[in-house]
Amino acid sequence: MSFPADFRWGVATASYQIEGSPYLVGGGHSVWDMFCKRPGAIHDASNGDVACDHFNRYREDCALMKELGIENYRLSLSWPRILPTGRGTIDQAGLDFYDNLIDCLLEHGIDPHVTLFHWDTPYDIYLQGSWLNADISKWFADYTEIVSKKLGDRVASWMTLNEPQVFLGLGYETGSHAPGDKLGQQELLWASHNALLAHGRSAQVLRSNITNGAQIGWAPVGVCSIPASDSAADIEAARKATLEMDSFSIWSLPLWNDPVFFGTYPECINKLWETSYYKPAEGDMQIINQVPDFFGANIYNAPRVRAGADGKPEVLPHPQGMARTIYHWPVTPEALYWGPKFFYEKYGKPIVITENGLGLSDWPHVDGKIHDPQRIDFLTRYMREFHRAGQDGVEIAGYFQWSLMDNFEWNEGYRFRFGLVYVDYETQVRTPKDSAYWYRDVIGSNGDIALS
Ligand code: GCO
Repeated sequence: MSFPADFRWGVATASYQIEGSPYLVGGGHSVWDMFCKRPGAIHDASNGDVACDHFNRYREDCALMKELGIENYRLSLSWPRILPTGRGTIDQAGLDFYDNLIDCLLEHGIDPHVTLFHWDTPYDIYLQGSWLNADISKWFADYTEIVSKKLGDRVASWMTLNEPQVFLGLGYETGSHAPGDKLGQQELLWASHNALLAHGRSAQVLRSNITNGAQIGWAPVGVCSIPASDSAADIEAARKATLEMDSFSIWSLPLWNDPVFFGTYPECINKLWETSYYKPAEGDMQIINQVPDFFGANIYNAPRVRAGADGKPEVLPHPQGMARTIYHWPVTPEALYWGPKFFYEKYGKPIVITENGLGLSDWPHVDGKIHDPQRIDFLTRYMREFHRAGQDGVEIAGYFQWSLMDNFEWNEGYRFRFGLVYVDYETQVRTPKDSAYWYRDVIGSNGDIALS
């Protein structure tokens, strides 16, 4: 049996990674513009100033997507492109860019799926405390108001935040991502609360402004565990490791999804609030509790877990020499079976894989083509597992491959390539890799090519 008839096949990108920076064309700086200037912050000392120059080449990119049979495109909006200082004055040219991009996608028969925030916090907002400022959720709602008024008649689905675990975990805990801060647990918890409020207020605005019945969700990391064996005890251990938390970790799935889906924090977090300097205000949990229409999850890999002594989840090392991507991330296709299965059990909404893919070091071969059999193999394996989840009763609704084209991979600069399309950064020439043509056939056959 195939994928569901209305299954959405797509690709994903993010503003800072592909567009070229807004500050060069009248928009504002983001924390990433500033972070990239720090010596040693980015592996190849690069930045997103030009990236894939998508800002100037979006028409060509829409045409390319059409040629590749892509029907759904997940993009993100750059907050400082629209509001250079994060609030107040709109940069009309910045807003028009997205207006035109959305129209161009639709003209090419591609449904736009918009993420409001994929990490490019306006720098002026950073200087005012950013995610630690209790007002940020209101500023984010004001920004949502502007864009949803403009685009709310044409976007197929909206996602408020991309991977809060990452922009807080790497941006504010380890400091390896922008803005490069290293905060303690209390501040992280407070920043998480503000991010959750930003989701809530933004979703409320979206619900009141959208005129075309678009779906609303978000795209956190789908942190999940894979049982080390088929034994009931190991499955239970993996379920627990995925769906429960007994101490604070910014990476936890329930820290983010319990408040949004149920309006409550996990018990261990409620305990932390008791001794916390700042606490949620009356009514905050109702604001946060804007239940998404779908369960969005970015999934790349997962640890294997077994039941240890007293049934407690115990993470097992991956076998030596196992398949790994250029990030050394393990290739664990079962993550797309167990993750969706556990998420669906607990949260009960159709699952959309908002990102899945791998980084490689692709190059043009002597025949001029870009052969990337590992990408095809990787995606095939993951898609099969997602399909298997569907066969087992999980509602599977969509899959967005990361990424349409090679782009600025944060700390790694341009050396890791995640695209279906190869980008020559010297010339900006785009060349579809073998995987792009393969994915065209996957979409055309509604997944059958990946299953056979
Ligand atoms: C992510 C980001 C992407 C990355 C991708 C590969 O959500 O982590 O959304 O921006 O480029 O995941 O690391």
